[in-house]
Amino acid sequence: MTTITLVQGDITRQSVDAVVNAANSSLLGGGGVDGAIHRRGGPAILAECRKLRASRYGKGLPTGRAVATTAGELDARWVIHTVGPVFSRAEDRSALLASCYRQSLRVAAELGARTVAFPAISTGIFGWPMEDGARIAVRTVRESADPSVEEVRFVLFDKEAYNVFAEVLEA
Ligand code: AR6
Repeated sequence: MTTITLVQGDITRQSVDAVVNAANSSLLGGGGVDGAIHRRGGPAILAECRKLRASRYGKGLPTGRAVATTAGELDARWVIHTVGPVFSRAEDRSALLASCYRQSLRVAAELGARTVAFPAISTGIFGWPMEDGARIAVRTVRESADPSVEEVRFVLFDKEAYNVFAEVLEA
């Protein structure tokens, strides 16, 4: 059984088996969650990302996919990097956002992670409306989490995002 929990705070401060990173295809860092994870996790994470770029993901990690590295100095065993879609009003990219959660959970289960922290993927720099992002996140985790994953923790940066997730979770 997977329990979904909500926390308001900084995802880099969580003690969990796996922390999910809202990365970009380059896997070489950026702002938001990605910047925070690399800053606090230290250079070991970027070193593994560079190796992935030199091997399996020469062209970068495709949108909707997920791959794990060490968590460096974070209080976690792994960082699972996933690439959310950039929000578009012209095109429905919801399936790609759902895929981020599904694929990250698949990687987590393969690794044996029992606790997984997610940010609200794509809802920052990539512009996805929070309420829709929250609905997709909660629905996909409910549908696809392997029972070996005991806790999926959504870590929301501010009170507003926390409240949106809380409403979606109760609905
Ligand atoms: N802990 C938890 N949540 C956070 C944190 C944090 N430390 N920092 C930001 N958020 P974003 P995206 C929230 O922009 O939209 C990067 O440059 C934030 O308020 O991190 O998927 C990557 O390299 C928002 O609700 O990710 C990509 O280029 C949510 O986390 C691009 O940004 C996601 O915001 C990815 O954009």
